[in-house]
Amino acid sequence: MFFVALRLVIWTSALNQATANFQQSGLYRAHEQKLSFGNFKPVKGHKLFATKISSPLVADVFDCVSSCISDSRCISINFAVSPDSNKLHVCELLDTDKYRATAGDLQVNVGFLHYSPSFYLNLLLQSSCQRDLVGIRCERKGKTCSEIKLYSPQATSGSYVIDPDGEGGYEPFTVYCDMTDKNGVGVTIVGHDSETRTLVNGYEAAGSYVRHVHYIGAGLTNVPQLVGLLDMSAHCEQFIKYECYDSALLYMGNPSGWWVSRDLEKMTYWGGASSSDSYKCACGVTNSCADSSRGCNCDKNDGTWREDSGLLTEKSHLPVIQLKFGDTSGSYESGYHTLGKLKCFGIA
Ligand SMILES: [Ca+2]
Ligand SMILES: [Ca+2]
Repeated sequence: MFFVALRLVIWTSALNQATANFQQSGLYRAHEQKLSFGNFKPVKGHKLFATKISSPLVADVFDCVSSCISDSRCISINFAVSPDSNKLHVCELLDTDKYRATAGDLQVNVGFLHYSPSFYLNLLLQSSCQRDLVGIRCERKGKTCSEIKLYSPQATSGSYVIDPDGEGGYEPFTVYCDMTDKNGVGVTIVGHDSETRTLVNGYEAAGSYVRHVHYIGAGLTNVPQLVGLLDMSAHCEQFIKYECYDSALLYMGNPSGWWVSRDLEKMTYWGGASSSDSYKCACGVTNSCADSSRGCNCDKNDGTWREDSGLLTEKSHLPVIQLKFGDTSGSYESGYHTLGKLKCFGIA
C-alpha cells in the first residue's frame, strides 16, 4: 500500500509537467487542469489494434501513460504486462481510442492492458474545443459525417457529434459515422426504436396498426434536427420491408398499410419505388409482382408468405415517422414490418 501511495505522489508531480506538455501540444485547449492520469481507464487482458505512433520501452504503466500525455498525437495505449530481460515493458502509443476504433479492434490479449481515456474525458474534450471544433483532436465540427471525413480524412468509424445547421439553431446530436461504407465518403447513421422485425396481427381496419418511430442519439430530441441532416446530405436512404400473409399493402389505391413521412403525410409508394410510382412497391416498378395486375407482392392478398422491400430515398419525405398496417384480422392474416436505420451520405 505504501509503495502505491508513494508512486502516486511522484506521479502527481510528474503529472504537472506532463499536463503542461499536453497543453502546449494544442491537443487540449481548455480545462487542462481536469486532465489527469486518472482519466485513463484500463481494460485488462485486451489490446487495441490501431496505428502505432511509437513503441517506447518503459519501466511501468505510469511511464507509459506519461509518454502518451506528452505526445500530442497519442490518444490511448497498449501496455505489455510482461517485462523484457531488462525489466522494461513495451508501451504502444496509439492514434485513436476504443471509442473511435472500428468495432472488433479491441481484442482479447492476455499479454496486454489497454488504456483509453474515460468517456467522461471525451465529453470534456468535445465541449472544451473552440467554436466549430470537436473531438479529441479538436477537429472542425462537422455538419454531417461526410463533412467530417472531408476535413479529417483520417477519421475512423465511431460516434461523433454533428450539427447539421451549424452554430446556433438546433442543438448538435450524436450519430454513428461509418467511414468505410459507400466508398469511404462518410455515412451518417441514425438508429431508432423500431428496427426489430415486428409482428402485425389483429388489426383489420386500414392503418389501424400504428408504430411510432423514435430516432435515437444523445442530444437528438426533435425531427427538425434530422431534417437538417437530410438537407445537408446529397443522398439519404432507409430500408423498409413488409412480409405478408394474406395482408394487403397499397392495394391499387385502397391501401391497408403505408408509412408516414416527416411531415405526417400518408405515403403511397413503398421501398424501391419513388413518389411518382403511386401505389407501387419495387416489383410494381419492374413489373415483376406476384400478381402482374397489382403494384405490390403483398397486394396479391393470398395465403402465401410474400414480401415487399427496398430503399426509400426521397429526402423530402424521410425519415419514416410512423408505420401503419391493417388487413390482419383473420386467424391466419398477418405481417411483419422491418425498418432500417436512417443513412445519409455525400454533401448537398
Ligand atoms: Ca445547430
Ligand atoms: Ca387479406
